[in-house]
Amino acid sequence: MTERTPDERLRLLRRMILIRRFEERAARLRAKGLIPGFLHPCIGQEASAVGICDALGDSDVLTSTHRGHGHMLARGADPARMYAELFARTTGYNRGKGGSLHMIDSELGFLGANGIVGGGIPLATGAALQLKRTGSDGLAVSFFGDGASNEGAFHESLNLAALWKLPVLFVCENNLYGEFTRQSDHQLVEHVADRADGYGMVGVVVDGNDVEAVAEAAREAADRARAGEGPTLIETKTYRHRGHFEGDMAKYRPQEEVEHWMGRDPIDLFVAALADSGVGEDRVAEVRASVEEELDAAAAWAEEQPHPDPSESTEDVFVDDCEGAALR
Ligand SMILES: Cc1ncc(C[n+]2csc(CCOP(=O)(O)OP(=O)(O)O)c2C)c(N)n1
Ligand SMILES: [Mg+2]
Repeated sequence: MTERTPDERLRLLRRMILIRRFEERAARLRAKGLIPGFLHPCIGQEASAVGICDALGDSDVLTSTHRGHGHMLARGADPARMYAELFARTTGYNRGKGGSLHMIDSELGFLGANGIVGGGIPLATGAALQLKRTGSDGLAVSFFGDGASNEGAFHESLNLAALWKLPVLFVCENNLYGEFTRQSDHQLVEHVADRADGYGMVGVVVDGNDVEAVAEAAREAADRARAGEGPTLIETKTYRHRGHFEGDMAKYRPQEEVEHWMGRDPIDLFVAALADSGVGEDRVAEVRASVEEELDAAAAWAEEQPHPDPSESTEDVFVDDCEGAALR
């Protein structure tokens, strides 16, 4: 296990709290009418995003999902520009025209959230092929869910990536549900990682609510990928605290199951682990306060940003020019 200093561990904690508080605030602001469109919070799944991204370097790239805020923040994106995008403002990551489902920061190698379930998996595989061909030491990460592991794109991508020994980490965040359908009702395997066997690659199951365990699994997989030993399928077992999207009351989940996972909150678990190793509550309180300060400033800045002018509505977006059909 990688030995981390207290400061390094507090940085991991800060990232998780940043994601949690960013999304709690976004949910409130959406309820107030500031955010148009869907919002799929990853609250409860923060350790998976932060643990995986901890193993990455500057030349690495990532693809994400419809539940992508955590991945993007874990990679180091600017929460102010993310809020601006959610509020549909010109200074947002996509000039206010993409919203939650299409946020992208190519400078960070963050190749985008994706509204198409499983859509990021072949994109990451292609990016890994490019990295390998150009002799880069970078690797590609694809985050996706248990539901996405039933898509054809998942199977085709894993097959090719294994065959060509591409530097990819396929990260399945198994939160036990695809939309409103339990995992046991959409696939017979309990562990998605078992599917790795069918493609001749390493499959790893990890406690997705233990940030340091995820980071360790990611580091081992990254080492293999950088050594030319090909891809790994990492399954992070986790749970979303809220509904599939904001507005879904998630009544389809058994109460005992919800309570079990609420008792395994990744942030609480890590705070307890820090306390056991002598990191005092005062340090954690400082982290919490600094996150609030950052998010206060981020949201206030974003609210003051302008909306795009209606005359620019067809700029920066894909427009099917077929006699203006897409515009009507
Ligand atoms: C190709 C495609 N099929 C269906 C949908 C509708 N849809 C959106 S999210 C989702 C569930 C995805 O489940 P999972 O991959 O487990 O991700 P999670 O939402 O649990 O993070 C579905 C079916 C879609 N967006 N794209
Ligand atoms: Mg799921």
